[in-house]
Amino acid sequence: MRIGIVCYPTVGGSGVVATEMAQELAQRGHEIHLLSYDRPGRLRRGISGLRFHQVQVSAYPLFRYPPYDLALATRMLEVREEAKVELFHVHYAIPHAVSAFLARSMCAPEACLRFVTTLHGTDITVVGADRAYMRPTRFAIEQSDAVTTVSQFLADETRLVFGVRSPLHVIPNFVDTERYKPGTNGRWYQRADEERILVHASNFRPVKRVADVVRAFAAIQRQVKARLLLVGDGPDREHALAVASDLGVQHRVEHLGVRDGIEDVLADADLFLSASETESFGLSMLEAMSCGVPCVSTRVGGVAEVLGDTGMLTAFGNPDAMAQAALPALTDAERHRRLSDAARRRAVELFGVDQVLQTYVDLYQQVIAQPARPAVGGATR
Ligand code: GMT
Repeated sequence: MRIGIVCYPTVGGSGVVATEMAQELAQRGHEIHLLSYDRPGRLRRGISGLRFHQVQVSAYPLFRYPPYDLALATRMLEVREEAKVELFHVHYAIPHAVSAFLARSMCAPEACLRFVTTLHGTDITVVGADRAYMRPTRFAIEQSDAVTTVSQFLADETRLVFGVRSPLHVIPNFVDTERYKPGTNGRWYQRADEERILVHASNFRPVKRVADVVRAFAAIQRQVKARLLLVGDGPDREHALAVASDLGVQHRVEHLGVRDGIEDVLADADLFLSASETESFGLSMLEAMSCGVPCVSTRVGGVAEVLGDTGMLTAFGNPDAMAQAALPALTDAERHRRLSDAARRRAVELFGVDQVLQTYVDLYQQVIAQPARPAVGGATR
């Protein structure tokens, strides 16, 4: 198949999922065209069958907000015409689904443009519920040829918040279980004797509550000698590090910044901590599970669908409860081994890349086979 994939290039989970999907599909013989305003961080070079198309946005002095959605719609039309793309898969509804709808509306009536929209989370739970974005987003979701959500929680939320009535396919995120696999401790990080390594990875946005991760860690650190590795970056980094100083654990907290992949860090970790206020899926927790790292997370969104009974869930906004949930797994080796094995097994059995990608490919085939929705125009050039 010839598929166009649209995503954000930043460290957020939707961009990671879309980029990994583009690479995996290309490696399976599909022709993939990846569109974004920048080269995504996870995009490797030299994958045959995969082309990156940068969307250029002109910044005229008149524009306080350059209209990216228009530039993207135009680029989608161009790529469709040049490469005979059969279907676009847009990740994150805002504004990608709206641009896809616009591109389809500009097509000549006989040159239909089909698109699948994948909802990832904040496009529905946070940003989408904003009045300014709600109506066009709902409209574009309903105009999509198929819509997927990364968890049942997000499908329910999409119906609740947006009142969407069209079918929603729940297709979970995936992990490369060969790349993210249990490693030998000490390959990447030389830990001190008896030290436990805890990891948190995210885009450090307010919704991630990184300061609560630090608070939970400080409580753990009072009982067990431990170190916290913070991977990623974003607006709450300074606040989280300031909380570490206030609690006197700054020398035990290391900020590693943004990395291409975190398999090496995870392979050395004992536990993953997440304190998010909402999390439709929790991709970095799946990556941790695949490395055999048990997770302690707030009981929010779709996290329970990912972790099953392989991790510990606690109430949101209660770092002490997170610490209490974490301590048994850090102090009882047998318990840790059981959780670690269960986490790895669950990642392999439910979220392996082959299995999840096949579900997407089946959906693409279904969409291509169904009658096209009409274009409006004919004004393609
Ligand atoms: O807000 C973010 O965390 C970024 C966002 C994104 O779309 O880039 O992440 C969402 O999509 C990820 C991939 O599907 C999910 O793993 C995250 O749970 C989800 N984030 C939230 O729901 C907060």
